[in-house]
Amino acid sequence: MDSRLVHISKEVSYALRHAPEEYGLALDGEGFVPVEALLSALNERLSALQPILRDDLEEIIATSEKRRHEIVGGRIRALYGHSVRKEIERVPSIPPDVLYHGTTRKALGSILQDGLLPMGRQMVHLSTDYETAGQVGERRDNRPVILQVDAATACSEGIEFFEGSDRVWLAKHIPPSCLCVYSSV
Ligand code: HQG
Repeated sequence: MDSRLVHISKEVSYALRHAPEEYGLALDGEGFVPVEALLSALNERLSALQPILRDDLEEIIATSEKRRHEIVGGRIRALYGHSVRKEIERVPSIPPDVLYHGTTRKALGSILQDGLLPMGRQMVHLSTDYETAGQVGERRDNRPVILQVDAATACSEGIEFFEGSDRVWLAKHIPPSCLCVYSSV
């Protein structure tokens, strides 16, 4: 994906996850906004770039290494990552038995004590595979810690899980009893 599309993708994530009001947008219950409204807001804000079209958004979704956004009919939303105050409506579903979470060496102590908490976002973000969790952790620590999450047990204890994307699952909290260190350097 070229640098123009990477830039647009980051702006779309920021608008739809964190600050729709800065763009004059309001998320509906499931986090959608009209594609046309997003395009107008982006084009107003990023006027230095060539006009952003629906085709650009579709290309970002089709070619990103992670599925971050989706377009359904005339609406677009971020699939995960939200920090907006209003909780995105989601339907719980059964996760894979095992999930992973990449984090920093610094956070490990409090995570093993309090469990995984959403911190600045609405949900804790979990990865379906070890490699993805490693990439998530590497955003903040060049030698990240990978936790294995016993999602089957968490689920049986009543914790709800939500499918974010093909590689991301979400939950409100993962207790320490369902976590173990899978690898750390
Ligand atoms: C940590 C990106 C102390 C947690 C990524 C993480 C992901 C605790 C940080 C998605 C804690 C929160 C989300 C506790 C959790 N004590 N620290 N009890 N519980 N933490 O960014 O999972 O590329 O909100 O380990 O790839 O890093 O933008 O979450 O280090 O999929 O699409 O608190 O965002 O996606 O950080 O990342 P974040 P995350 P995109």
